[in-house]
Amino acid sequence: MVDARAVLTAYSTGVDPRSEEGTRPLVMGVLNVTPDSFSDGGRYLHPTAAVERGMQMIQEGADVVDVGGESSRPGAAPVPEDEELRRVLPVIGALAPHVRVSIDTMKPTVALRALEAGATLVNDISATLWPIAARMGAGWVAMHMAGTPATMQVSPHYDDVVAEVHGFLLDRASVAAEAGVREVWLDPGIGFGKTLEHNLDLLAGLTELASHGWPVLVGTSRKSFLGALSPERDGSPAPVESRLEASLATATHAMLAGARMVRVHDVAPTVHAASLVGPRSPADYPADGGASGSRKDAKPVGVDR
Ligand code: HH2
Repeated sequence: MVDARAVLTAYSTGVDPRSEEGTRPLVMGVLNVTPDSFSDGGRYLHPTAAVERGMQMIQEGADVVDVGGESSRPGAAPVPEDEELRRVLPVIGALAPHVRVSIDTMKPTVALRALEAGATLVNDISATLWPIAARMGAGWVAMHMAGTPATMQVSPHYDDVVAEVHGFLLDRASVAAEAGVREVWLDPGIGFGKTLEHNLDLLAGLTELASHGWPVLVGTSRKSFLGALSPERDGSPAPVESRLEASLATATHAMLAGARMVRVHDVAPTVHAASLVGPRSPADYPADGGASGSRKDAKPVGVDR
């Protein structure tokens, strides 16, 4: 098997990621240094706990550790810049010598300072920070979000969610590449201003997104649409701690559909799944992107991340 880290090194030295193929899909481990993230909030707020968790994820095979200091769960309150910096910088400084680190932020100054502290990838849920990635020679993830975390789940509406999200991402990728960003990832933003049906349509459309040649990142891990998809015996949605199987199933679907990286809380089992998926490239899959799997007829069960 090709060493995934070698590919990442190639990325950060400027190799066009669109030409990359032949490794297992990459696994990005989620590390939220926050009191209020929807899944791991409060567990890694202390820098020592966060660094320990990061090192554990490295041992479990994470290719990237995604450090965030502000929750983006629906309705989350914004965090002041100095507080976000205080949370993430020591953790990034400690982990960056050992693994590729991404910074999950919407704030330009936080992105900049994180890159100076050793991060090499900006995980940008606002899809606006490409000028900083260009200036610093870093990679950039463009994620689609409808609105802001405060409002995004109020009443999301699209005429054609797949066309609109893909169109937005491809447009941003071109602008960023034009501005000099040499590593651009596209992420449909599962749960960010999307109903359950929107999320399923976007997952069904992943092969189409990957077919454009930009590497695709997908994050479904533990999100609440999975709770609705895998209800408890009494019909209530599975709680966050009971979403491992659905997280693995959707991550595996994403990898088989051509996603080159998945963003997850449960690193070890996802690395295992990625190894089973093995080397893939979007060219291995039919051009219709599994369109027959469209969920246009699916019954919406609520507005939810
Ligand atoms: N999802 C979350 C945060 N950042 N970044 C990308 N690129 N893609 C995602 O799907 C994504 C993301 C939300 O998950 P989490 O970080 O676990 O929760 P919270 O926002 O509550 O901190």
